[in-house]
Amino acid sequence: LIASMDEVEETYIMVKPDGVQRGLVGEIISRFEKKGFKLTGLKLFQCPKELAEEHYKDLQAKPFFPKLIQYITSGPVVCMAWEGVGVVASARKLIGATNPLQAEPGTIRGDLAVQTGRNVIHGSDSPENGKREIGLWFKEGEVCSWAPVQEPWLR
Ligand code: FUP
Repeated sequence: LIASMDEVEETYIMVKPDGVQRGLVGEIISRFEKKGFKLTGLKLFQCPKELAEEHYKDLQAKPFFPKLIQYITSGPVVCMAWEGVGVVASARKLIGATNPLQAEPGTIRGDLAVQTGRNVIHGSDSPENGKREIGLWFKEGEVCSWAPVQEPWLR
């Protein structure tokens, strides 16, 4: 087994402005819940330009960078933190390839998107970036790890 297969990790997942405006937030959250991961942070947020630039700083030199920043800041995003065993790599599988036309059917991008520049969702690419991005997008106290309690919620 590789390390990520038995370690509890955290990842930063974000529904991008197109996903919010197309009404895909519930569908996307549902896929992560049904898979069995734990939601530990959630908010709707209008991202300032500086934060978008910091988040995507590794892509600063790319020709598409200005358009990417414009896209991410064009409307509110839904910021999420998810926790679970192997959640970083598994979330990337659930999300699918960067280019939605190359993303497999059954993945979020494969099922719900067409263009790379409008690919509805972001997911951290490593456990290190998961921590880094959760730290960037959430304030202290906005993320909470939790354990289920033995309560008869329904009866
Ligand atoms: P991903 O990890 O799948 O989100 O992909 P990258 O980190 O490589 O790219 C981040 C975002 O940049 C993509 F989601 C969309 C945008 N992008 C482009 O607009 N054009 C490209 O050629 C590559 C990425």
